[in-house]
Amino acid sequence: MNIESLLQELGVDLKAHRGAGIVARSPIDGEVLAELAADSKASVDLKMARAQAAFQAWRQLPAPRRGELVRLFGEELRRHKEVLGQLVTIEAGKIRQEGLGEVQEMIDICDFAVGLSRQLYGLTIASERPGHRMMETWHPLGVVGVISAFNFPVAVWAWNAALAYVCGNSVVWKPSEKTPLTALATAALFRRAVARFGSDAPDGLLEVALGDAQVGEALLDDGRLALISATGSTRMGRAVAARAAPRFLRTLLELGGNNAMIVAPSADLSLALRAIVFAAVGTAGQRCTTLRRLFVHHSVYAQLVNKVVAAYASVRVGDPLVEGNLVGPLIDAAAFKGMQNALDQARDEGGKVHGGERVLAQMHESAYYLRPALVEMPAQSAVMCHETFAPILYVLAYDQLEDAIAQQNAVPQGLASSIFTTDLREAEFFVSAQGSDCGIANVNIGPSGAEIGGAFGGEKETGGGRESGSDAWKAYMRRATNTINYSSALPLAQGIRFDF
Ligand code: UN1
Repeated sequence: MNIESLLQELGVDLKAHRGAGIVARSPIDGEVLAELAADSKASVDLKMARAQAAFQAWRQLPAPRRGELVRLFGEELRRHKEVLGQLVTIEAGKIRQEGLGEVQEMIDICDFAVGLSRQLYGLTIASERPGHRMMETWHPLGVVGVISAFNFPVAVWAWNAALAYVCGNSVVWKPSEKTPLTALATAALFRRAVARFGSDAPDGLLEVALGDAQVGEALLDDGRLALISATGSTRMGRAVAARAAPRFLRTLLELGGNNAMIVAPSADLSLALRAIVFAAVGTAGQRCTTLRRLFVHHSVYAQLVNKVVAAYASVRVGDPLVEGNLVGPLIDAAAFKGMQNALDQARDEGGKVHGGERVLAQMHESAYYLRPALVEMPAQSAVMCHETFAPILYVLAYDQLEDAIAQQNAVPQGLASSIFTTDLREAEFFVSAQGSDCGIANVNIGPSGAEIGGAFGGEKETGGGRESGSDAWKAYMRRATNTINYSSALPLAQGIRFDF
C-alpha cells in the first residue's frame, strides 16, 4: 500500500500539510515519504490560543463524560490498529509486531484512562479543629504540551494525552521531526472520535505543532502552557528543564536510560536468553528501556554469552515490514555513525566486539541495517556510561551480587533494570532499598516492554517523571487542599490565640 492511500485510510489529508521545513523519510529505504510545512512562532501562538480556549470549556465537563471521548478514541484505534501500526513501521522502522504493539499500548492506556475518569479521588483528612473538615480536590491543570520521540512516535504521546483528557486538559503535541506522519494520523483518528462525541467537545483539544527544537521553545515560552511532558535524550531534557525553570513551569521528563540486567548463578538461562535478545535488539536497540549492560555471574558467563553470540549471529535483520525479520533499520545515518563511534571507543577501552557490522548496504544505500553488537568488556569503562541509541549490548562478568548491583547503579541514568535469579534472597535484595536505584526493577523478565498499568519513568538523569499507570495522573491535575469550618467558632490551628 502506498503512503498516500495509507494516510487517506487514517483520515489524513496530506495536501493540507504539504510545505517546507519537515522531510518525513522512511528508515526502511531512506526514501522521502512527504515534505510537510513546519510550524512558525506565529502558528504555535494560534494553536496555543485554541488549546487554551478548549481547556476552559473542557474542564467544565464531568470527568466521566470526558472519559467517553477517550473511549471513542480507543475505538478508533482498535478499528485502525493494522493501518496505524503499519504506518509506525514505515515511519519509525520498527518491525510489524512492534508497530502493532505500539498501537495496542495506545488502546491499553485509553482503557485505563476511561476507568480513571471515574476515579480521580482526593482524600478527606482529619482536622485538628472541632467542627472542621479537610479535603483535597483535584482540578484540571491547563494546556499540556507533549514533546515525543521518534522511537515510540505515538504510544508515549497517548500515555500523556489519554490521562490529560480525562483530567480535563487540552494538549499541544510536538512530535519528533523524524515521525510527523504518525502524529498527523493519530490526530486524524482523534478528530473522528471528537466528531462522534458530540458538540460539547470544543475545537482545539488536540493541536499538533510540527518542527524542530524552535517549535519546542515556542511552546515552552508560552505562558499559557501549564505542563511540559518531554520524552527524549538527556540533552534535550536539560534544555527543556532550564527553559521551564524561570517561570516554574511544571515538567514531566522521561529521558535517557542505560538499562542493565544481572544474570545470577541460579538463573533460568533459557528464559534469560530470550529476555536478553528481545530487550537488547528489539526496536533495533532504540527503546529508552533497551538492555544496554549485562552483568553475568562468572560461573555461567561462558555458557550464556556463547548462546547470546549465536542468537545475535542468526537473528534476522531486514525490512521490518517482512514477517520474520526481527531487527529493522536504525532511524538514520546519524544513529549509524553514533553506533560506529561507540564501538570504536569500546574497542579502544578493551572491548571484544561481536557483530555490529552494516548489512544490506548494496540494497539500501540510504538505509542503515546492522547486525546487533555484543561487546565483552573487561570493566565498566566510559563508553558504558553513555546511552548510545543503537543495538549495542556490553557484557561483563561479576563475582559478588553486591558488586554487580553497585556497577549497575554507577551510571548517570536510572530508568530500567532487571535480575534473573531463582534465589528468593537475591531477588528481594535487588528490589529492596539497597538494590536497584532505577524507576523500573524487574525479576525474571527483561528491562523493556513495560505494561501501561505501572508508573513508567526513572531516576537521576532519566528525569524523575512518571507517566502512564498507577497515580501518574496526578501530574496532569492541580491539587487544592480545602479546610471547611462548619462550626460557629474560629479556632486557629497549632492552638494559636489571636484575640482582639
Ligand atoms: C520508550 O522507549 O520511550 O517499556 C518507551 C517499554 C515500552 C515503552 C518504551 N512499553 O519498552
